[in-house]
Amino acid sequence: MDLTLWQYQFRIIMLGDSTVGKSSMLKRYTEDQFLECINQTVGVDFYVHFLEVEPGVRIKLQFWDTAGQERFRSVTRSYYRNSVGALLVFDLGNRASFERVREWHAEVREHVRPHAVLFVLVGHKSDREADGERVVGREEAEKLAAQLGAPYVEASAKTGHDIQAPFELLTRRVYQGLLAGEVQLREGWDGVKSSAPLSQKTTNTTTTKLEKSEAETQSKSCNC
Ligand SMILES: Nc1nc2c(ncn2[C@@H]2O[C@H](COP(=O)(O)OP(=O)(O)O)[C@@H](O)[C@H]2O)c(=O)[nH]1
Ligand SMILES: [Mg+2]
Repeated sequence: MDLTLWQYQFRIIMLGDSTVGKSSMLKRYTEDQFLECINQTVGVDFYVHFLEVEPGVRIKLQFWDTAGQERFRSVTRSYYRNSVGALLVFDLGNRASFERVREWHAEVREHVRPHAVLFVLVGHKSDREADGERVVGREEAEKLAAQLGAPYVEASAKTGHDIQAPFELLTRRVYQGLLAGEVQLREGWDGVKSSAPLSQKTTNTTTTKLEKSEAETQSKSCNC
């Protein structure tokens, strides 16, 4: 099987205050590695991972990570607007990072209007609980997530505990949105791309609508 084959590409961004562990989450998920002293400014800010959301449907996940810009609140508009999903991360041992979640959420929504980005809220560094360093409770985090209309998960890049959950949850949400027509392929937008063969015929109206957009997208751009 050709591992580079994929039906859809989703572009996903990492959001949240500096040092909450965004880069570490990506490194653990895509390379199964954890570095105590991960370099904050130099390094890859682009990761790729493949996920099969249902038999025969392979998604290419393209992750974008800030290289420290979040520290200066200088994340650019295009970083937000070309994404279909976002992992909104805070540190369970850092209350200020939790209190900033609403601002991150509002900032993204403002930049991508009139379109929407799908979110998953992540309470990160769950391993800190064992050291008595947890300062944000599960209940209050779940309450905030519900207010933002996002699922909530806790994970740790350090131990690897539940690290796949937020990524997979978000991918499935986007895929469901695509099937339901809530997420649509748009010309000049990199949030979702498709590589499905144009000859594929179906009687399902949602898929037919997607195929039409795919035909438009494919005639203008290359997906490789
Ligand atoms: N205890 C603990 N520390 C972590 C975890 N993930 C990252 N860190 C540490 O938190 C610091 C910041 O991580 P980094 O990934 O650079 O955060 P970013 O600025 O959000 O990208 C580093 O010292 C990491 O080693 C985790 O799951 N648990
Ligand atoms: Mg980082």
